[in-house]
Amino acid sequence: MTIQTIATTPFAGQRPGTSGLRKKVTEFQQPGYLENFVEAIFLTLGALGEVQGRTLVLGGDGRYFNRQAIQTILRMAAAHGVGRVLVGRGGILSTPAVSCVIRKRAALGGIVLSASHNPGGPDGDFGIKYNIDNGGPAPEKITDAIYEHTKTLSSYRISDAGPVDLDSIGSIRLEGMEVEVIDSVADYAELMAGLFDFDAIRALFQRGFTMRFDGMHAVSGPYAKAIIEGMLGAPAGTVVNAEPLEDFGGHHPDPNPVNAAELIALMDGPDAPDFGAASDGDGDRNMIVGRKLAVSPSDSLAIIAANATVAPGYRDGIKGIARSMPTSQAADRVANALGVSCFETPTGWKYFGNLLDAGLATLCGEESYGTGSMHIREKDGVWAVLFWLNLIAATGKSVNEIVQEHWARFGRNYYSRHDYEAVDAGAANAMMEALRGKLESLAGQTLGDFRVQLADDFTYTDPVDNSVSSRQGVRIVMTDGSRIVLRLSGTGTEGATVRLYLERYEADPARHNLDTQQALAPLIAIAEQVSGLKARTGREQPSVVT
Ligand code: VG1
Ligand code: CO
Repeated sequence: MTIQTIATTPFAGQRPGTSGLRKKVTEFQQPGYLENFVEAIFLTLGALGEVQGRTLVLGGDGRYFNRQAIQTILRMAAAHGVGRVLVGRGGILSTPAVSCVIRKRAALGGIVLSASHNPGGPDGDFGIKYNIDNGGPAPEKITDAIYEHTKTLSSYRISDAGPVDLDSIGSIRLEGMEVEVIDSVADYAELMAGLFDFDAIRALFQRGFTMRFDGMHAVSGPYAKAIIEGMLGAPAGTVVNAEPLEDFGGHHPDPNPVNAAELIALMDGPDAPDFGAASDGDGDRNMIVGRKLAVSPSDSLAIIAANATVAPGYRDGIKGIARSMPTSQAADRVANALGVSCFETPTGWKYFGNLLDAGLATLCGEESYGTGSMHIREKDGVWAVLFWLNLIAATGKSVNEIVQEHWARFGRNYYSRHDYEAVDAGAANAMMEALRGKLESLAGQTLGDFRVQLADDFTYTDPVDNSVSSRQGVRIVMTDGSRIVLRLSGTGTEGATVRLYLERYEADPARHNLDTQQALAPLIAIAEQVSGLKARTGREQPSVVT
């Protein structure tokens, strides 16, 4: 075996987005493309003096190109003097499991291979991101350094060793490096057992409680099967679509009512089980469903926060809540009632890392079906599902009762997101620029039944390291707390995706069961009036409404 230095063309476009680098598989398959990004990771770590002899974690969601990418990364890691790489068996590790293993094994960091909720397969998407030693996504100063290297590097180092067997647990040597193939689920399952009351959940299933967990043929299937059916004794068949497939069975592994239509149909029908749940491609998102009720992710965060102490891992209460800016303010009301802080961060889990590390927040959430806590540094789909199971077991209440009672106590924040996908990037950018130009004049204006209290482009100053992230989304906040938020996606791989977020607060319990889109209709009209979104993008309707 020898180590080679191979010339490569710099790929100037390898700028990581909201969650690392996400591109079409065909782009990743260009000679040197994946290698360029991986080399940039190692150069960045090398410049920090951190690579030699250290341990890295490596795994992905099993999508097409996962195994091939793992073999390449292992050979490059060996060439850079990494001491040991822990790889999930078959190359499988969910994003939360990578975070868990990095922390538990005190690794230097990890490489996660996933394009999350984006479709997979030869014509689908692939992705790669680097997580640091706290188990969370690398902060901007590291992703910026990686990006700078991708623009200038002209060669990469790789071993010419053959492929490693990823399917048998145990250790193998590659050059001077150890490759340890680990059980994909074990460390993660042990962490969950320490946070939740597994005895109470087991007793719940013994009493005949019924559930469906839809793995969407993505990575969470093996975790849900091992924990929910295996450790918690739910009947076989509770977890469906449990086997990760390279193309996710041709589906879009995005747990929302549009893409998990089968689960929603079941929960709306006569044979609905007591509880439904789904997760995404890489296992970090979750959708919680009761009978005829899909719980809004923003509400789920608020409900988990209001009831945190039912779970043993949170028995002493929470220190604070953090939510991304577009996420509804339902959690703020809970934080207020509990007398703890609520932090508002830009979109993307990496912004929660410092707050969690500093012990300022215990729970975090995003409107995009992401919920999590200080137990790791990623959002965590199976964790959220287990939290709800623990809550149901502890209270004996149904999902519907829990949600209705929460609204009765705190009021309801009607909430929806409208996505305009794959629109012309020029038109989308022009729309955002025009909107930014208008913000100053909007303040104080009356729009329909609303008065604008604040209109700005969100800037976040991290309270721990004072780093500043600007241009994180235009928000128009009304005096009654209603909000319109517009931003461009940082994870799409085709053209631009415009996200329009809408929120309206309703205190009156007699008005807690309106149709969401109807409740938000006045704000939808104002958003169009102010942004000209439909005219500028040439779209009559959003591609997806959640
Ligand atoms: C989207 C979501 C964001 C989430 C990100 C990664 O980003 O809106 O809340 O953190 O996906 O989720 P964007 O930039 O497209 O709006 V995952 O499950 O894809 O890692
Ligand atoms: Co995901």
